[in-house]
Amino acid sequence: MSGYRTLTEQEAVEYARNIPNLFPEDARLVSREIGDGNLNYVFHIKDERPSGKSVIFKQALPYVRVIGDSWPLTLERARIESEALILEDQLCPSSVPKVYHHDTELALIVMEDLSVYQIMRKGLVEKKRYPNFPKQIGTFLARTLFLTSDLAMSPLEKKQKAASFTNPELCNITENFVFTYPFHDHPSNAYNPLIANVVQRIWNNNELKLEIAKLKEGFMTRGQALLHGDLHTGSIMVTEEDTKVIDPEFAYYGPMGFDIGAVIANLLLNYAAHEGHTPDLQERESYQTYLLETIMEIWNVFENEFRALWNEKAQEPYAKVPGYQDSYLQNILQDTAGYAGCKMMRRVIGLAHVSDLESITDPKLRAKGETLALTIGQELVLQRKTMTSIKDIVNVVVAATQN
Ligand code: SR1
Ligand code: MG
Repeated sequence: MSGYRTLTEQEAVEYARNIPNLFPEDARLVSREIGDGNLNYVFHIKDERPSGKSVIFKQALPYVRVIGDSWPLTLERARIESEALILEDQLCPSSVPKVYHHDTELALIVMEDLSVYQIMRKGLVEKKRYPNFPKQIGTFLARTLFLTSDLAMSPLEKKQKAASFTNPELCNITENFVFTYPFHDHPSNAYNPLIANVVQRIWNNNELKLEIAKLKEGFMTRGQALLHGDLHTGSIMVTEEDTKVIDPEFAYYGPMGFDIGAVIANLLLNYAAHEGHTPDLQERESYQTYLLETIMEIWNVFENEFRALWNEKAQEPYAKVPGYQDSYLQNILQDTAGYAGCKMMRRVIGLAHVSDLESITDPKLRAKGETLALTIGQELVLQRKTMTSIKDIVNVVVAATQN
């Protein structure tokens, strides 16, 4: 990391001018730091002339941005993110921003500007609907997960891929902040005091903690496929027609259900948040129904695409053994439910919350949404092993809402 330095807005402009063919020589470049995530700097660099183009610079800092330099964090994550974006674009074309340039020394990725897209989480709080999203994200999940797994790759090639995506420091964040700290009385937790009794019951629930321990073990030991690793609705950008997946810096080889569970968890956190955001019952139920239908469609697209890829491309000698495909998909479904449950609970109890719930200003109303999220989360974890279809996940949500 000898040549590493954090860029200023002006230095980012100068750097952009020196990337061959990125901007015309007479471009009038302006730069603005727009990062609002937990970890990195993000610069928007634009040629101010009419019809001038724009790009995004994402620079990893050698520490966690929201905490400061007391928490160092590897710059290697920029290499992982850049390589994951390039690979995802090959496996599922146009599903991610194009990478124009990567500088290992500066931990910098220069990529397509998606300013016409909106962060999906914001759109969901505004009760927007995205009719193409299930098809697009279900396809992304099926293609990236199947095509990087042992089902599709030779064992040697897959293990080389897994080695190049070894991402211990970012995995450690997930192990701590998703699976461990929220389920213990840890100083990093930050929850609404009005739900203290619900949180205490979770900490005292050994049956639940046993299941979370098993899910954490799966996250740490089961390298099924290359995951995005942090696929919440803040890592998804949307227009009414299109979907792009961003920010795969947590990419590593792990259990497929972790990525699918992340998408479902975040749709369900939004579902729970509308208990506070949308007082009109009919309007609330209509949007919540839309979210549940979206979840079912995502799974159905994922399953159909995954089965089609399996039937067409599987290299694994056991792929045609009767029952193997069904059993593989049932395991993914059960993992999906379990990981979704963990991810819902960590966003209510742990350090990193979601704006879906945080933007409910009345703490009592927020507590209603948070309690529903915690109830759904617990039931998904506890009931996952009996689940055989996506309808079972939806039934858990409906039952929790009615209670
Ligand atoms: C301390 S970082 C907390 C969270 O931010 C990222 O988006 C990941 O979800 C991580 O767990
Ligand atoms: Mg991120």
